[in-house]
Order: sequence, then C-alpha cells, then structure tokens
Amino acid sequence: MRIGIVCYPTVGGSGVVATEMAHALAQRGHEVHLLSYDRPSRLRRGVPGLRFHQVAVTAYPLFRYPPYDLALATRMLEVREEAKVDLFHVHYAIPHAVSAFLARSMCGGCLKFITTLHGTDITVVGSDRAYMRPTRFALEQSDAVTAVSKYLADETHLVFGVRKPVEVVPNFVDIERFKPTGRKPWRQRPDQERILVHASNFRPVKRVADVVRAFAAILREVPARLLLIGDGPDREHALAVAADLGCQHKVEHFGMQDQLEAILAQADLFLSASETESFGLSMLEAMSCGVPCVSTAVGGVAEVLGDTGKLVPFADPAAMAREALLILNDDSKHERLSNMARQRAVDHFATDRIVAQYEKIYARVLGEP
Ligand code: GMT
Repeated sequence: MRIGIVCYPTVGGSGVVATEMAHALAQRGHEVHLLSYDRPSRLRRGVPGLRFHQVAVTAYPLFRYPPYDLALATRMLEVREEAKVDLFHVHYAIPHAVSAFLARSMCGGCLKFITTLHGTDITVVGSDRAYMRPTRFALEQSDAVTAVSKYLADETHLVFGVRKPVEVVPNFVDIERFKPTGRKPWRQRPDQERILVHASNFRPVKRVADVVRAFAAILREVPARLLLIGDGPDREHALAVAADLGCQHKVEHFGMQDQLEAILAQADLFLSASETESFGLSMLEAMSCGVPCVSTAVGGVAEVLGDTGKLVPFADPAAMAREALLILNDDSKHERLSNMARQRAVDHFATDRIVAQYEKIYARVLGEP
C-alpha cells in the first residue's frame, strides 16, 4: 500500500509511535510518506520506502496564529497527487483529522483517512470548548478511528458522544532494540545502589516533581539514584524540588536521548506520576528492557502494566515510595516483576503484532480482502 502518515515531530509519544510505524510499514514493503512540520526526532535517514514531506507554514504579519491546518491539508493533497497515496493515517486528532477532512473535501472525496487518538487530543485539548466540535466532526468523518487503550476509547464515547466505533489498537515497542542487556543485580554493585528512572516530556501533566518527592523518600531507606530523561516546561521545577529535598546530588538529568534503550536497560525501576496517561509509551519501553514500573493509577496505564508493576493513587508520592521500596528491598520480587514485564511486552506489544492490526484496518478501509 501507499500510506501517508501525519504526526507531530516532537518527542511526545504520538510522534514516536507514528514514526516507528512509518519505519515498520516501510520495512514490511509498503511505500510510506510521513508529513509533519519538522523532521520527527526518531525518524531515521535512508530507510528504503520511506519519505519525509515537510509542511511549510507561511508567516504573514496579519497572522498571529499561522493556519497550520490549512497548510497541512494542502500538503496532504499534493502528496496524494504526487505519490498516489491510498490512504492517510493521522496521529493525534487535533488538527490532523480536521486537515484530512478538508483535504478530502477539496478533492471531492478522493482520499480516505484513519484517525488514531493518543490521549490529550481527547482528554485535555479535545475537551476544550474551542476544539470539541470540530474534533468530534472530524472523528465522525474518519473512515476509521482507533484509540491506543480501551480507557481512551471509552473516554471518546463518553466525552465526545461519538457514535462511531472506536477500535482499540495499543501502542507497540521494538523488542529487539528495547531489551534487557545483562544489568548487574544491585547486590553485586559496589554500594548496592538502586537505579530509578523517569522519562517524559516534562509537561505539567507528568508531575515530575512527584517522582522526585517519591525518590527522596526512597533515598532515605536505600542507596539510590534517579535518572531523569527528556525535557520540557517542568524540568526546572523538578530539579528545584530535588534541591529543596536535599537529594539533588543523586538526581541526574539526561535531557533528550537518542539511545534511550541504553539508559533504560541499566535501570531497576521506572517511576511515573502522571495525572492522566492514556497509555504510557515510555513505561512500555521500560518494560521491554525488563524494568518494572510503579505508576499512578490513571487512564490506560493498568492495561499496559497488567500485573507486572504497581499502581498507586494520584498525587501520593509517599505511596509511590512505599510500593517502590517493597520491590527495591526484595531481590526475588524485583527479578520476578522484571521478567514478567519483559514477557508482557514481548507477548502483547511487539511491533509486528500491532502493525499487522493496522494493516487489517487499512485493507478494510480500502475495501481490499
Ligand atoms: O502527552 C501528550 O500531550 C500527548 C501525547 C503525545 O503526543 O505524546 O501523549 C499521549 O500519547 C502517547 C502515545 O500514544 C501515550 O503513550 C501517552 O500516554 C499520551 N499522553 C497522555 O495521555 C497524557
């Protein structure tokens, strides 16, 4: 098939999933065209069958907010005409699904599109009055709508009153790239230091400061170090909380990382304190490296973790520290959860298994057997 993929280029999960999908689809023999306003951070160069098309937005003094959605709709039509794209798969509804609908209307219905919902496009931004009606309309117009968890599919029906079926297709992970790589048990380390990790875009919704608070409590009980990966608006705040709690010397901030898997594979436990999380892709990547997770019990996280990790109430870093310590003080429990986490990633979320589900949806939408 010739498939157009539209996504945000930022480090957020939706862009990562869309880019990894583009790689996987190209590897499976499809011709893939990726559209975004910048090169996505995970997009590899020189992948046969995969082309990137930048969406340029014209600035004009009159425009306080340059209309990206119009530029995207035009680019989708151009790519369709040049490359004879069969269908577009848009990741994150706002404004991508609206642009797809506009592109389709401009060419008299020549194009089909599938919308994948990732989370905040429904739970935060999409529920905003300014965006709800066009988002609902574009979902109704999509040839298929998928959500990355059952939680998100249910929210979409509840919040938007969308009548259309929303199919659940979970996110996936490259189990060959994200894999355990012979991490030494902490008993064999010089001071038995436990390595904790958190990776995110440091947006307020991720509550990174709560991760730091939980870590400070853990550090009072066992030797430990916290690796913070990623970057975003709350970085300074999180590091300031570490300084206030006197644990800054044990907190390392790594910023954006290309080799995320190398750091994850060294960690013993992943902490996530999000206020909402439709899926939690970075936790899946950690699990695939054999790292169990302790997370707030929000959104679709339970669907990802299954019984391989622990869930704690939102905004309760003390509870997070308690659960983490139950694992970090018990070698055999840690080893069991670590093995289970890896196995769950392999059994349920491996790339080929999930990408094949999308291929089935593409074929159905195109009316192919
Ligand atoms: O976090 C966001 O603001 C949006 C979005 C993104 O682009 O990163 O994240 C969502 O999509 C990811 C990929 O499907 C999910 O793993 C994240 O759980 C989800 N974020 C939220 O629901 C907060």
